[in-house]
Amino acid sequence: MNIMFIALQAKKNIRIGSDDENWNESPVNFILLSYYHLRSFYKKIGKYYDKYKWFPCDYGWHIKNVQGTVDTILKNKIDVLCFSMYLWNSETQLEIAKLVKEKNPNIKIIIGGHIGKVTLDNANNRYPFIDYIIYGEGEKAFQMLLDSFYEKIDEKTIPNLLTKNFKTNYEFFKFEDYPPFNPILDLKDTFIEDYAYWNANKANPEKGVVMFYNRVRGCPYKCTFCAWGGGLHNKVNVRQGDWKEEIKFLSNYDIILIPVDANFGIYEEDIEFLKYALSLTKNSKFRIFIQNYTKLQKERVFRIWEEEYQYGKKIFRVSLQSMHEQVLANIDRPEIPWEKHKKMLIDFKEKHNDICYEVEIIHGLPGMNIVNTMKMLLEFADMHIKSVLTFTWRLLENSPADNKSYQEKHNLKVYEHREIMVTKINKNLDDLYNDVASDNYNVIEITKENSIYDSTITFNEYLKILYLMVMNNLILDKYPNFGSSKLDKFFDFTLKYIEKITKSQSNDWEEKLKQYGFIIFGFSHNNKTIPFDIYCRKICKNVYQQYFGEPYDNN
Ligand code: B12
Ligand code: SF4
Repeated sequence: MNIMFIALQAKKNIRIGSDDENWNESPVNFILLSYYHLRSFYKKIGKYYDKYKWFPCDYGWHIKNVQGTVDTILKNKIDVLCFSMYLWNSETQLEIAKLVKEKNPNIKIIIGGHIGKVTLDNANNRYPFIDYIIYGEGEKAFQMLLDSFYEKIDEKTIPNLLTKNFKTNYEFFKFEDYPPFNPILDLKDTFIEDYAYWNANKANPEKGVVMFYNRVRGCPYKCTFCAWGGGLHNKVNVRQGDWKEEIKFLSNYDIILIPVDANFGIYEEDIEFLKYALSLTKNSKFRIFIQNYTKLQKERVFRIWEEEYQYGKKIFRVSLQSMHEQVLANIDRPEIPWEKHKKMLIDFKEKHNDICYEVEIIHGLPGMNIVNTMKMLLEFADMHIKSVLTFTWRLLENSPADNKSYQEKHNLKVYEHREIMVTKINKNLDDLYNDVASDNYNVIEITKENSIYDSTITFNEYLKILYLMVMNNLILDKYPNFGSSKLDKFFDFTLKYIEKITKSQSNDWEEKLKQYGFIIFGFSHNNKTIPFDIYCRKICKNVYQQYFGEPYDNN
């Protein structure tokens, strides 16, 4: 049988204010891991590995329309089609699955990955074209399912499975119950072939191939906005394979390796892992880049940073989400007291003058308002924080916040909205609303999202916070040492300037929500619709020009 995976990458950064008019629509060359993990596990444990012809996984680097992918699947006579579902690709992938099934009713379609409970509850009615849904960790169910296509077994013995007729119970996958396996090392030949293809077909030729890497799976915490582990468990599980050999092998290739463990540094072995990876210097184009650090073991985080600094890293990511204790308590975020954390950040900066920080913040968290956001940004302004990466709070299915009583307790409101994933769409916004309402749109260009926010603030205030965040980053970009007292004055000016704009935008959002049940994050400009981000940056640059008397983009 012919088998193929589809795991489309996120097309656009959804950080607020991160994109200018000319951002590249295919910014990165991401390799997601699910295909390598599942295939290597099947190779080790499955009975019929050689009976399957494995086609390369499609990561969606060049996908511009759904039909192109459908045609490739049909042309290759795929018998078993597997989709890795994530928030950013579900709609597109479901569309592909539907069209493929219409043309080839005999194809077996399996979806796995980050499938929330709404999808599971509605699966049989809404997605009759899907044969098997595997939720949670996929290894065991995937192996049993592939075996079952060659040898009859009772499907009801397969864990984590939903079909049109039944659902089986969830079973936590433990690495130690199986022989060790190495996703890349066990598929060396496949990797070498794939690598040649990736390099010849980059989505963005100016950037390297980014490969995610997972050794420690899961997270022991339960921040209410997060659905790590599919929202099914808070267990941590360490892969048993030979990571040293694997990293050594990978270091021969021009790959940027990004560990996707939730809390890098939670184990002492993580430092060993990093030191070893950094010691592999033969190929200078092999790099390792860590972003998710352990939350509570800060001493270990700074030891890791020290290693990374020696290796050349200059920008360090702080996943803070909020500086305020009450907000952190509201979201169950494990964190050390801010004053202590701040001191450690300042000390590290004093030791290494050439470094800077970027801080991750989620907008809309319970307890966040204009006053404490400004307080936080002013505090950051004196701390060499290069940028504040702001994300609007997406409601993740199965996350602790996806629960009515939690939402009521914190006055949270959910609203549906659409993100525009391209630099512009050649239609004005009113026409686009009608198209989306009648399901007549390109799912690659416009994605459907659910956001959630603390509704003790109004939409007007919600928007003001977004503008302040974007403004803050524009200033920091230009004047890294602007300082809090100048910034304070500038924020006052900004709030006055944007008053009318946010008022009219928030009225429009309220109206559109009533009329259509969703908001499009976009603005009409010369009969075209541009993403909210781009518009927001334009407005902020106007504010800058008014305040400083010169255009922002001058030098
Ligand atoms: C890499 C990654 C990214 C990359 C995206 C890369 C890309 N290709 O575009 C980046 C950093 C850009 C990113 C961004 C975001 N991400 Co992200 N990301 C991840 C991460 C860290 C790793 C995924 C991975 O490779 N895991 C390792 C593999 C082995 O595990 P896995 O993917 O879960 O696969 C297993 C099972 O799911 C299952 N499975 C998977 N596919 C299949 C297929 C079949 C057929 C079967 C049977 C089984 C199966 O079996 C596998 C083995 O057990 C996960 C967290 C995590 N550690 O999983 C979050 C995660 C997927 N991201 C998440 C979120 C929320 C985001 C953001 C929205 C965050 C934000 N606010 O900006 C953005 C979205 C970007 C956008 N434009 O929309 C959520 C997703 C929830 C969801 N419902 O999809 C996760 C789970 C993290 C979390 N906080 O809960 N992300
Ligand atoms: S946000 Fe990070 S620390 Fe919190 S539950 Fe998710 S993975 Fe764990």
